[in-house]
Amino acid sequence: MNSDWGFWEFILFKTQSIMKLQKDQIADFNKRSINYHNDNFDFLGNNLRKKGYDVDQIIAKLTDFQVAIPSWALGAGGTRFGRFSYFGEPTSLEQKVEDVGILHKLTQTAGAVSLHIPWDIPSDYKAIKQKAEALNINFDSVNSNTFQDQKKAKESYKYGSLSNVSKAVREQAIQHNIEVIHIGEKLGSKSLTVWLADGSCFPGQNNFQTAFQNTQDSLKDIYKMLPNDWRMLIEYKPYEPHFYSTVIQDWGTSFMLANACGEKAYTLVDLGHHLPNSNIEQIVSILMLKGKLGGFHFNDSKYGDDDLTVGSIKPYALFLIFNELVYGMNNNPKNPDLAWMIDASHNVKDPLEDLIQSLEAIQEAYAKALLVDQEALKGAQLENDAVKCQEILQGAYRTDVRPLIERARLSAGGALNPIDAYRFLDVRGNLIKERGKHTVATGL
Ligand code: PSV
Ligand code: MN
Repeated sequence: MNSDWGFWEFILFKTQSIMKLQKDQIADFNKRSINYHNDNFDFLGNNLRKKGYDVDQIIAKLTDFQVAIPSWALGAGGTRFGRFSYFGEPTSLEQKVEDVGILHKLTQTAGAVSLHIPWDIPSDYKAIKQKAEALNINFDSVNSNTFQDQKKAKESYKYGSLSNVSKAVREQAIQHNIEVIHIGEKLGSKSLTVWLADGSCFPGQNNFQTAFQNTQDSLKDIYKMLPNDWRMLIEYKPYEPHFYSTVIQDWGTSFMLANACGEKAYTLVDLGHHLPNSNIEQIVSILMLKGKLGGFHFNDSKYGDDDLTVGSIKPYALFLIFNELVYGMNNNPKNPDLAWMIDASHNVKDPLEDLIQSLEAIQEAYAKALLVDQEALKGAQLENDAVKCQEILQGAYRTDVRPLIERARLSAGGALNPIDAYRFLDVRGNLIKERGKHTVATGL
């Protein structure tokens, strides 16, 4: 307990309703560690300024950087074997938006939600928009789902959707994507994300060329219905759920399809959708050079998984990716602003705590990438000085940038330490009280 607080103040503070998590509750909690933060920030800020960095500009960039939360990551998930509820999970779209609101209040970096249709079809558009607006949450990219059969659907996606050999199945999947666009339009979304599970489990099962051609034709049909100010984001994945071939298996395939559709279609990179040891930073870099990187899904993985907390396994790789993203944002004006999203959810952690950790890791990698001296790096590259290049990159990587992130959050009204605040305010306990224990959210 904060030693400056009286006992009754402390009790009153703890028992205020968490759903109405107020700015002043967070501000009061911040008082506990503000002196510690100020000391650390002053030390780092002064050092950086001496080296010529514009600290205020870095903080402004961190404050602006917003990452969408996928509606399906708010419950425990991430495995096809069994799901163990974390209790108090959101069971409606309203509750999912409320959870994102909690994340945003604490971190000030989660200002958007990404919906998955049909899991998240609003029953009352006006009401959900009002709720989101009150919580400062935007509706990010809408995701279609043609990897599961829907209730009362005429056709089955067992053997694929947009690539299926049956025209009737392809047509149903196309119509679904168009319906998702219409739903997104009503919410103010500006992009459609297409991830296909289509593929084959056995050699010879599919004709690769037919599957690709069908997919391309189907995507073009969807693209025709895309509003002018929208984008279509095409995701790739090398395997799973199919284990022999995936129709959109890699960035090259996605890039070809995006080019075939037109200028509003882009490739989406999901960090976990690469074979082990792929050089993701190089993929990101070249896609930005070509102006075709449209979206980004953050997660981490050790083997072939795609659901672990961002930065929990390979934080240096994440930093190198951000280094290319920052370079691209500065040097490739043809590439549009990216749709950033976390795409991870697992069984072991409280999903909201997991997302807070992911948001922190993203901010950390971004802040470190902002410290890379691009001019000096260019000079060292021109001199083929590999040692100097490494010193520059690792010098930035080794800087403890947490005081900068804290300052960015603090100036936006967030928590200095969101995990501590979340636990201190007993957010999960209050959600369980409100929603009950045995609730299960839709998700993967
Ligand atoms: C499946 O791998 C996946 O995680 C993709 O990354 C999609 O973005 C997500 O599901 C939602 O469909
Ligand atoms: Mn994804």
